[in-house]
Amino acid sequence: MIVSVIGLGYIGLPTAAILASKEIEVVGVDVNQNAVDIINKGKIHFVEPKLDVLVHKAVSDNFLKAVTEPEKADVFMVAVPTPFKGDHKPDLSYIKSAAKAIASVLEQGNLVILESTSPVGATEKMMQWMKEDRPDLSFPEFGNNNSHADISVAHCPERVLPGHVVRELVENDRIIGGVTEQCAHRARDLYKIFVEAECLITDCRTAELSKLVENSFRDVNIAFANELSLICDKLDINVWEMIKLANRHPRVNILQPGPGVGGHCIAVDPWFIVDSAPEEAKLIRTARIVNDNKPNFVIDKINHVVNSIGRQESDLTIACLGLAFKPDIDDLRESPALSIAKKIDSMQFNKIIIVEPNINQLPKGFQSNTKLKSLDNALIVADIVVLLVDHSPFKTINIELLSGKEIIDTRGVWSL
Ligand code: SAJ
Repeated sequence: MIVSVIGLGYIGLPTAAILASKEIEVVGVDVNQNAVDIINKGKIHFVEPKLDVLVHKAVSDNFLKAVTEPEKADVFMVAVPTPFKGDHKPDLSYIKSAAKAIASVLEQGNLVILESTSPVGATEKMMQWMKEDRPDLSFPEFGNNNSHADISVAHCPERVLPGHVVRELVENDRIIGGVTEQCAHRARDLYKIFVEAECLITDCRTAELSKLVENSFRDVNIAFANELSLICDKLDINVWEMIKLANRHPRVNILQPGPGVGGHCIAVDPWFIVDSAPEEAKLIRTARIVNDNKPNFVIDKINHVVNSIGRQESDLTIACLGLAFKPDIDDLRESPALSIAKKIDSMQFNKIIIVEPNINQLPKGFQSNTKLKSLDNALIVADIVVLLVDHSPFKTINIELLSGKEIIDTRGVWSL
């Protein structure tokens, strides 16, 4: 059996490598030539613990290779981005390109699985795009379990946590949503090769919504914590202490407030539900708005601190600790820390120091007086320190190094 994984990013590459570790022949496909070259050298192009070892072994054992154009295979797994457009409407263009590319090499008996988190109906759209290009092949019909088609199609949403992908790929239960039951069973047989947990069968629409709901559940709960942080700020109460105490109730489990919600999943997926049911998804939409407003609150705090010390911005050096969307990764997508740093960049500070231990250079768009520096340097020269990401090295600093500085700790790690 040959499995082709389309999209060798945060989900596709670990999935390809784990299948290859089970001695399945895997061909990874990515339009990014640079990523393909790096993978073929047995290396990885982003930070994810334990993935480098897995990819290195898979490539050296000849079970994994990367290419830029799809080749014939038995199974195609699509793990491409599903961002939203400016109006929060889902952008399925990457799925469409993948479907068209697969269609050109599709053969009778193939199984096509959509792993990308997608709005309800996307799996059937992907199938439609393949169907348009391949009228010679028959495709399944949603819910018609008696039909026998040349191609099987399913949606098996990824649900692994960045930073723990290698373990969670194996240990998390999987939802397997078929266009028909037969499609779901075929997909389950594939996942059973590497998933040690349960593979739960349903239809593709239910699988699509359940994935969106998982991330919306988390978004709504983080919004609750973020709203509490605004309330506590107004009432001059330490929100982290208050949450710790409230969580001692046996049925209360409040999440942690922060500078906002980032990443390509939780900050995006709830909008797909809002787009499908705008009148009904009131709470889900409000949670998005609450979380998206948190960076503005942090900027207000910075302005307040500047005013309270009675000095001009142009006389001050400010340090931003962290740019990633969460701790100990290099992923800056939809990062609230990045958006706050960009806002600070447009203010009039004398110097702006960014500390992000997981990247080697600043992303584009920063001005020349904004520099990427070490933590040690930042702690020596900064007048104001804004902690934006709870990266491990920030948690263990000697608190005395912060004395005499203005501190804005958006993650509550220093318990000041
Ligand atoms: N965050 C908080 N407070 C918290 C928890 C998280 O502010 O208490 C913030 C983080 O700092 C980050 C954002 O939320 O900015 C999202 O981080 P996360 O760790 O909650 O989740 P992701 O985006 O890394 O991964 C999520 C996971 N979904 C759920 O936990 C329901 C993961 O299992 C999914 O596979 C992933 O989305 C995805 O790819 O959809």
